[in-house]
Amino acid sequence: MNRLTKSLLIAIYLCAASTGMLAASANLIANIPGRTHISLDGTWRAIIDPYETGMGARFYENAKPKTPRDLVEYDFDTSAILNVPGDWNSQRAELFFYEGSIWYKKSFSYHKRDHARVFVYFGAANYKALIYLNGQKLGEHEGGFTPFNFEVTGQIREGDNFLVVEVNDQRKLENVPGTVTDFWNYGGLTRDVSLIEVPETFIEDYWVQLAKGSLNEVEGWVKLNGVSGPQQIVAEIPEAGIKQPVTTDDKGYGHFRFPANLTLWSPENPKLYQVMLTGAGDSVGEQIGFRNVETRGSRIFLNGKPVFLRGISLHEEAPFRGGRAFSEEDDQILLNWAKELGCNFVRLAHYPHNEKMIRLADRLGLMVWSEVPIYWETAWENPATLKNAQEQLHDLIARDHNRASVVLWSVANETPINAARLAFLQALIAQARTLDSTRLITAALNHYEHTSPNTVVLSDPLAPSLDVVGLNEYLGWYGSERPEDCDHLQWSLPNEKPLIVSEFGGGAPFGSHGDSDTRWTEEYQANLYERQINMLRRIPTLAGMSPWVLMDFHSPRRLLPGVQDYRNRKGLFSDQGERKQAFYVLQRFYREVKEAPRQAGKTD
Ligand code: GCB
Repeated sequence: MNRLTKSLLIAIYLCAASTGMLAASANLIANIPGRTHISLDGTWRAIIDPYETGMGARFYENAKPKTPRDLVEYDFDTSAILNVPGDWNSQRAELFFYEGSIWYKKSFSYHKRDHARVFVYFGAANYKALIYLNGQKLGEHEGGFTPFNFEVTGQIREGDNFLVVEVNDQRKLENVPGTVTDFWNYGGLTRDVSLIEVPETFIEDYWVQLAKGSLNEVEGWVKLNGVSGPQQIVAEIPEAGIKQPVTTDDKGYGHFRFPANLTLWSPENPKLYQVMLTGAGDSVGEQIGFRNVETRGSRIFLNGKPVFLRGISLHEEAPFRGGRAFSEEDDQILLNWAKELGCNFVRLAHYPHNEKMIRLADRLGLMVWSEVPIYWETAWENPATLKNAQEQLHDLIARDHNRASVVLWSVANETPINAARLAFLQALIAQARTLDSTRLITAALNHYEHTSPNTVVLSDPLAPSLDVVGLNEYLGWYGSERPEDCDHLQWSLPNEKPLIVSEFGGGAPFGSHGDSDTRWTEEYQANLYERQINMLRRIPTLAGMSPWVLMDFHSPRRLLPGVQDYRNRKGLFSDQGERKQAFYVLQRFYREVKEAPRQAGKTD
C-alpha cells in the first residue's frame, strides 16, 4: 500500500468512526420471529408522488377536510392500494418503470399492555424511508435491504393509530448501491412490517456460535436494553444439557464461553439446536446451528474438513410472478432449485436477501455468501457513502450473526481499481473483521488481463486483504474469447488463498435452440458451461464456484427485443421454472464433485 492510499484509508476510517455507526433508528432487535409481534402486513394505501409534493403538503398528517370549505389536496383512503410486503413495480403496470417517491399509509388498532415497550420494525424499505406515527416523525432510514426499528412506546395510542412512510428509490451515485446496476430497482416496503412488544428490560441482541477456531466451545454475548445494573441471564441449549449462567455489566452486556459437545452443522447434516436466553424479565429463543469455517492455505475447511463449495449465484427475485421475493414460499422454490442442482452453497447476490432466506438456508444445509450492495461505481471519496455502507454491513451482520449457514461476508462486487476504492473497501473489511472474526471475508473481483496468449492474470490490489478471493470472469461471453478458448487458458492467481469463481455464464432464453456457436441458444450456454468447468478444474486453488445465475431476472439494461425483454437471461432456470441445458451440465459436474472431490478440482 502506498503512503497516499494508507493516509486516505486512515482518514476515511477515522471519519467513519467519528460519525459513529448509529443509524437514525434504534439498535436492531435480534430474532424478530422469536418475539411477540403484531403484523402490519397486508394492504396499505399509497400515494404516487413523482414531484414530491407530499412533504410540503404534510401527507404524514393524513389530514381530512374538517368542513366542506377546507382544502386538502390528497386522500390516502381513496388512493391506490399496495400490498406490503412487496415492491411497487411488480404490483401495478403503471409503476413498472417508476423510480421516485411513494407515500404509504396503514391504519391499525392497538391495545396497550402494561409494562411493555413497543417498536415498529421494517424488514426493508428500498431505498430511503421517512417514517411517521400519528403525524409525528419517528426517523429515517437509508439502504434498501437491511432492517430497522424505532421505539414507539411513547407515541403509540390506545385504539386507532396510523403509520405513514415515504419511500423514495431515486438512484444517486452517492447511494449504496450507486446509479447503475444490472438488477431491477424494486422500490417500496419490500419486506414485512410489524410491531414488536418487549418487556421494559429486554434481551436486545445476542451472539451464540462456536468460538473462533474451536469445534467444542461455544462463545458469545448477550446485550440487554433498559437495565439499571447487573443482571443474571441463563443461556440454555436443552438438547445438549447446557445451562450457562451469564452476568451482565452495568450497561447490560455479558460475555460467555463454555465447552459443548455438539453435533456440528454441515450441508450433510444441518443440525440446529433450540437455544434459549432467559433472565432480567425476558426470554427469547431460536434454532441455531454450530459450525466452524476457516481457511488453510488455499483450502476452505468446514468443521476441520476440506470442503468444495458447489454453488450458484441468485438474485432475490420471485419465480413465476417476478418482483422482489419476500415470502417463505419464494425462498423455498429458489433454494430447492439450488439443492436440485447439487449445491451445498449459494451466493446471495448482490445485497442482503430477506431473513427468511437465510433461516431456510440454515435448515436446508446451504452455506451462504452474503453481500452488501457495493456494486460497480459509488462515491468512493464521500465519507457519507462510506458511513452508509458501514451501516448496511453492520446491520446485515447484526441480523444474521447467529446463522450457521453464513460462511462468507462479501464487501463488494466488480469495483474499479483506484486508491479511494481500495481505502473504502479496506475500511469495510476491517469493520467486518471487528464485528465478526468467525466468518471469512471476500469480494467479487473482475480485473484480469492476458499476459500471454494462454495466460490470464488476476490483478487487483484488494486480493491480499481477503480471506477468499472471489473472481467474476466471463470468458466466452464478454470480450473477444470464444468458449473454446477456455480449453487452453491458464489462470495465474494468488497462491495462498482459496478461490471461488463467483460468476461465469452466458445468456439464453429457455427454448431457444441452434448450434453451440450461436449466441442466445441453450446449446451455446451449455457449451460455455462445459468449457468453463474444464478450465476451472485445472486451477489448483479452486475452492468453489457460484456461476451466474440460478434464474433469469429483471434488469433495466437488457433491452434486446424477443431475447431479453428487460431480463438478464443467464439463468439456468427461466423465470417460469424451466430448466435449460446448462442446468444439467452443472448438475452433472456437481454430482461428480460430490462423489469424487479430488478429481473435480481439489480437497484432499
Ligand atoms: C456481472 C455482475 C452481475 C451481472 C452479470 C452479467 O459481472 O456481477 O450483476 O448481472 O455480470 O450478466 O453481466
